Amino acid sequence: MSDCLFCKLLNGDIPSDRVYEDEHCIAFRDIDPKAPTHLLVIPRKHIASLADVSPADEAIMGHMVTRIPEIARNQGLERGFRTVVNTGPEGGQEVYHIHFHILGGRQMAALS
Ligand code: DGP
Repeated sequence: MSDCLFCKLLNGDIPSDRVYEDEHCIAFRDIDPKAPTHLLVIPRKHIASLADVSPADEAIMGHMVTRIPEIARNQGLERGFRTVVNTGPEGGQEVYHIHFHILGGRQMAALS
């Protein structure tokens, strides 16, 4: 998608601090971190949001989820981390290329 920020980041038009990449996904540091470690994991395939995931995306979604523990461990988050997927306007989603937030390095508050 030519007008998608994260597609531009994937193809190098926008710089990013990548901490992980493979054939299906990349992980990079969030530009506006909400925790000492704040990463985003995105698929190379453009999927707008979790609400747009289809059965055809099962392998990609499973792949990303199973990479998250390794990505977190490599960033020193052995004591735990929070994973967030904001979906749609009321979900607080700002960038419409699906992404997992990984937040860690401080104690997270319980969800209220
Ligand atoms: P969300 O609200 O869930 O759509 O989160 C979007 C996140 O993307 C937000 O935490 C800030 C981050 N972000 C926005 N633009 C850029 C960028 O150009 N580079 C990086 N690294 N992160 C970005």
